[in-house]
Amino acid sequence: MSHVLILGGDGYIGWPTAMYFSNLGYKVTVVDNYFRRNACKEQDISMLYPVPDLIDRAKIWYEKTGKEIKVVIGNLVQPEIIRRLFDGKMEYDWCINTKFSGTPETVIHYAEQPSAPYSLMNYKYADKTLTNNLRVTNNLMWALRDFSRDTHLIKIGTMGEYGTPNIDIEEGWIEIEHKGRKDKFLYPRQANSLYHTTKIMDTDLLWLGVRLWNLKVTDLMQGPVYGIETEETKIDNRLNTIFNYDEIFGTVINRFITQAVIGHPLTIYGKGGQTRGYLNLKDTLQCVHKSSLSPPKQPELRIFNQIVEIFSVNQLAEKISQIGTDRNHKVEINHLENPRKEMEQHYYNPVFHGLLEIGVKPNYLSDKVLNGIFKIVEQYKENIRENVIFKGIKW
Ligand code: USQ
Repeated sequence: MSHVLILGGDGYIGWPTAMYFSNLGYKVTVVDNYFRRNACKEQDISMLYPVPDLIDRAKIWYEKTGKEIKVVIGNLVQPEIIRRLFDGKMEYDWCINTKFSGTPETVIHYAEQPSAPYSLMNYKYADKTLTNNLRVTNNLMWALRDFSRDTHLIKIGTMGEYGTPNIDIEEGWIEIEHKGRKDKFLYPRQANSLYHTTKIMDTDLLWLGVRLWNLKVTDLMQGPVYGIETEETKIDNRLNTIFNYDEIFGTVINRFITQAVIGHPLTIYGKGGQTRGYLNLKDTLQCVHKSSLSPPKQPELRIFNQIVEIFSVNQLAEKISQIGTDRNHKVEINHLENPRKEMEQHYYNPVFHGLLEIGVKPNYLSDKVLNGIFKIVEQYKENIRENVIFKGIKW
C-alpha cells in the first residue's frame, strides 16, 4: 500500500485523516509541532474535552487496531525537517517499525495556522500566521522539487480565498476574453482576512512550482467544516478529534451547537446574511481520499471547491435553534455587532462539481447529523467555558 505523509497530523482534520488512511491500509506518517494546542494554551482557550498528545493517540490507535501511524514532532518552518521526511534520514518520535516507509506517493498539507481571528489579533499573531503558513508551503515545495516531483501534493486551501464576488465562483480557474484574445487564469481572489490571504499566497507559490518544476498539486478550496465523529473516532473516545468552540478556533456550526447546549444566545455576527459553503468532517476525509485516488496530470494545479451545501449564518442559527429546542435546550438567537469586516448580504453562487464527479458522497447537515453532534457536546457540557465564547476580536 502506498505511503501518505500528513503535515499537521494533530489538528481537527489532520488526526481524523491519519486514522482514515491508516484504516484503509495505507502506510501513514504524521508530523506536527502542536502549534494549535500551544496557541490554545497561550490564549487560555480550552477544548470541549482533553485529548491525548499525538504520540499517545498513535499508541492508542495501534493498541486498538494493530495499525501503525508513525509520528514526527517537528516544526516544518525548518526546511531540514521537511527534507528529512523525503530523503529517509528522519528519526521518528514514535513508530513500531523504524524502517523508512519510502518516499510518500501523497503528501497532505494541513500544517497551517487556520484561524482568521488569530491572524488579525495583533501584529505578533499576524507575523506568526504569515511566517508559519508561507514558510511551510515553500519548504514543502522545495522538498518536492529536490526529492520527489512525482509525489502528489494535496493542499487544503479555502473558499475564503475567493471572498464574496458579485459573480459566480468557478472551481479555481476562469477563462478571460480580452480585446479579442482568450486565456485561462486563476480565478480572482480577494480574501477578508490575513489568514485567508496566506492561503492565496500558498496557491500562488504552488502554481509557480507546477510551472517551473512540473509538480502535481490538488488544491482543495474548503468551506467551514463541522462535526466531531468519524468512523474511526467511534473505536475509542480517546481517539476523538480536538473540538474548539471558542471565538478563535471554533467554526460557526460547532460554536452554535455548543452555545445552544449551555443556553448562551447564538452569536450571529451582524445581519447573518453571510453565506458560505459547508461540509461535514467526514466529507473532508472522503474528499482528500478520493483526490488521492485520482491525482491530476503532471504538471497540473487542479482545484476543487470543497463544499457540499450552502447556508447563510441565519439559516444555520434557525436549524440549530430548532434542534436545540427539540432537545429541551433554551435557545436564544442574538445578533452581535459584527467584529469582522465582511459583507452581510451578498451574492454567492460557487460551482462545486469536481469532487462529486470523482465519487464523493456528501453527508448533508440533516436533523440526524445535528442531533448526533448535539449528543456528543451534551456529554461534555460541564467542560464548556462560557467566557471563551466571545471576547470580541475585531478587525
Ligand atoms: N460567524 C458568526 N458567528 C460566530 C462565528 C462565525 O456569525 O460566532 C460567521 C462569520 O462571520 C462568517 C461565517 O460565520 O461569516 C463563518 O465563520 P467561521 O468562523 O466558521 O469560518 P471562517 O472564519 O471563515 O474560517 C473557517 C476556518 C478556516 C477555513 C474557513 C473556510 O477556521 O480554517 O479556511 O472556515 S471559508 O469560510 O470558506 O473561508
